[in-house]
Amino acid sequence: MRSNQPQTIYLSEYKVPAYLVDHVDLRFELFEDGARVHSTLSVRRNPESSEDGAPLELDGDSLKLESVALDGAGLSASDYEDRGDQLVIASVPEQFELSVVTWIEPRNNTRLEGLYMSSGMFCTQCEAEGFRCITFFPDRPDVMARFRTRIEADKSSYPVLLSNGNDVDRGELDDGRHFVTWEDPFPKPCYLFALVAGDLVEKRDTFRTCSGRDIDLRMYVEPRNAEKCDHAMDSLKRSMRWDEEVYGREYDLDIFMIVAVDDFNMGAMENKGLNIFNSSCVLASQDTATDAAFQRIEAIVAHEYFHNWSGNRVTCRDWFQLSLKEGFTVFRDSQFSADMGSPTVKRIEDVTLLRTAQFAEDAGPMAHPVRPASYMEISNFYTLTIYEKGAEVVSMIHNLLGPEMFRKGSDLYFERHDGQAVTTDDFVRAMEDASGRDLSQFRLWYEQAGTPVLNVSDEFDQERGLYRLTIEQHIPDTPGQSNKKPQHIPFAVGLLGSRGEALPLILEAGEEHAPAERVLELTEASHTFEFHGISERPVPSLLRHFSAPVRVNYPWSREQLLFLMSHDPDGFNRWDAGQRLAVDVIQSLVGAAKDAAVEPRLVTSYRHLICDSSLDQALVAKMLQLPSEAYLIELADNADVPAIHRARERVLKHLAISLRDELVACYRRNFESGDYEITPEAIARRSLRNTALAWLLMINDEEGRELAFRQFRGADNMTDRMGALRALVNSDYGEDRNLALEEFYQQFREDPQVIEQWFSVQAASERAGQLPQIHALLEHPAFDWKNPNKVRSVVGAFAGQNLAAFHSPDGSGYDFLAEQVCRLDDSNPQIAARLVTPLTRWRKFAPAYRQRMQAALERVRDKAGLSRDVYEVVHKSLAD
Ligand code: 0A1
Ligand code: ZN
Repeated sequence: MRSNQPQTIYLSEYKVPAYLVDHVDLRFELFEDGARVHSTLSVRRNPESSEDGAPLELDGDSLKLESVALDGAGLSASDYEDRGDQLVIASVPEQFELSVVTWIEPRNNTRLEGLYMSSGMFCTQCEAEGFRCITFFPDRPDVMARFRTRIEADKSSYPVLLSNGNDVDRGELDDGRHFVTWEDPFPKPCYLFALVAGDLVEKRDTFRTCSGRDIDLRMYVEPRNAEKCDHAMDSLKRSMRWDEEVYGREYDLDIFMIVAVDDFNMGAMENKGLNIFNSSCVLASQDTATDAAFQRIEAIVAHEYFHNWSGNRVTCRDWFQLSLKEGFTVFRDSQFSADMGSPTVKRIEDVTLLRTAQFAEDAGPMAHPVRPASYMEISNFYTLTIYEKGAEVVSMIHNLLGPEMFRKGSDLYFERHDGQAVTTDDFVRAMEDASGRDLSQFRLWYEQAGTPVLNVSDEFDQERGLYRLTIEQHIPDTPGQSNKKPQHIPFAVGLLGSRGEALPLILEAGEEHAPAERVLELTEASHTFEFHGISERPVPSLLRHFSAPVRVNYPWSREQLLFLMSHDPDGFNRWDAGQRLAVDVIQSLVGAAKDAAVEPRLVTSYRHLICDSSLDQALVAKMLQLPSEAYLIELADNADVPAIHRARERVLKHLAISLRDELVACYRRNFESGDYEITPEAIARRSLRNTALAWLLMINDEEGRELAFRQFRGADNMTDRMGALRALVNSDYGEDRNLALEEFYQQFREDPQVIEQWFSVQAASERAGQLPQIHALLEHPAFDWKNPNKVRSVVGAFAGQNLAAFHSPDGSGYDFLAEQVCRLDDSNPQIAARLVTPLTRWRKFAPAYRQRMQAALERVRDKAGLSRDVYEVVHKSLAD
């Protein structure tokens, strides 16, 4: 059993491994009641280790040891020590073969780490430390070995047997069993090992690489999903081409496989040559997946594929370096998605996630640097900070170096470190060496946690024609870190004249051909920049494209924000000005009298957005989305969630009432009967008409209600069907809601991915997701506690999206979550630890809420036999 006595692991204590493994020979005998794993390791002492004569220590977890042999000679129990979480052999030669046989029980593996069963198939998840649940091994990424894997199983139940690399042998065995042997020529850490055995259909395609090699592409899915593979396959081919063109990266094996499994803790996994995906992140058809799902799938397929270079060929030395592969790969998949669709919209989506969720993490009890200095349970560090902030850090390097130098840097990084396990520092050094730039201060982005705050002020000197911008930075304290140093921040700016014209940014008097946008480099606690030749007070456009992951404070007037909304040449900042205006309006109504007026200019500007069809409709679709409750909470101190919820709803309803006719016209204008396409234009049209519908139903509009039902029943795609369902569920008409939910369920009851959406549309809705209804969903026959997607779609959606219900003043939402976390902690601690996150933010809320959240957390803390995963999160969030 794994130890529940959590220990902290420190980066500063990193030591090279005492032993290396050059080759691993695995034989899996798969049976209904368990699996026998025969492993033979070719081990040698690491010449770089100073630990002479160190014992051999192999990690293990939940393994039943059957036998150990060294160089072919069986060892007796006195020759080794089985500590449960480690197999230790006190004395070993310089070089030897170690053979170990273990017995494991995949059917009872509810943690979904190591080898487990999902809908009748065997599959694995080894990152970060799952391989030790399969066999004893030095389970750390700087031990890289060549793997040969033979899988044996019953042929009729498990006709498909897969592992990493190329299949080199296959044949029949007695008793209706068969085997396949796979060999992976590339040395890899064990976290990239994968195995799949099941009764799956195969979808095939091919890809010709830039050097003319033909790669076999294969997807393996359950037979009922055979028609949902095309989008992922097309996304894969686009990713392969893009990585060749943009990064010069060619695929290296002759075969690339993707498998879809229903039970999976995360989104997907980049195992070498054999990516395993959560079904919800790979399967799609027009009838069952929304536009957002199509886009997510394309991005995740790309992400996992891109890991083949950023992660697999060049991997992490230790788990503190996780962002080396994740930050860089998220940056790469964002670039890819931007190239495939609308770059501005993609940027808006990324920044929305970053500002809503990563900033909250950075301000909360689990805040940690992009390269953490310590952890208890590494699974807790697959965070928005590692992924999204890590990607922003790479993006800033890209901004500072420019695309050409950045490409030289990435070429150097891949060439220099191919086949190695390296650090974030090695990545930065490659960028420095290729570009000649000094990034020493920039490295603080990897070391200091917390979101930098930039306070911007300005002065206009009419007489001298000078405009002065002063930017002060400070980085808030985070657990274990205070008095931080100023960071190196690329700060993109522009200045607008009174007619909306972009002014030249002249930093040296007399400078000719000055650009209209500059990336200012902030390195000090305070910086002042002077712009010459300015004849009237300009409106500053700050942090264009969100050039750094920071908070910007500047005393914009509503007038200036309205001006930027319609004039800023940077689409991202146009959107951002609209968000700031809406935030300001909503905040001013929190706790205000019921009849307090809603800013009339907000209505005017939204009317303009809805009616002017010459505007970029994809951007308009984004601009019409009011800031989310989660974002408003993130911006607040002592948040009173019901009050924020009421203020936001008040603004929404006011906009809907004021713009009722325009919304109906917008709906009709954007209604189309042509073929379903997934282009930015078509996505924008669907988004606009579904926003119009949602708003009309918020005010119980009779015509809106008819349109919603017609769309719900007549839709030829899930975006429209779900848009109408969501609008009906959130309306005040209880009967409509029940009717639509029931019709939807009957139509899609056989499809688990759609039923997950059906669960979450209810759990996330104030009107359909009060606690008694949530309890009913948990009792529903389609609900399954063992399936992480189902748990996320009910419990996660309730606590993460149905904020007014979760923060109900009597604390019942908190008690509910605490109870579900305790229940899950025994079966799946990774999921339990993720689910508890909303409670950990207790310091954000008004005192009455805070106390109840704290009490709920304490109940989780006091649960007997708490997992290391939940222990770490709960203890850190209760600490002072
Ligand atoms: N490396 C994967 C994410 C992943 C991480 C951990 C997992 O199990 C604990 C599973 C997947 C990625 O970035 O896609
Ligand atoms: Zn990843």
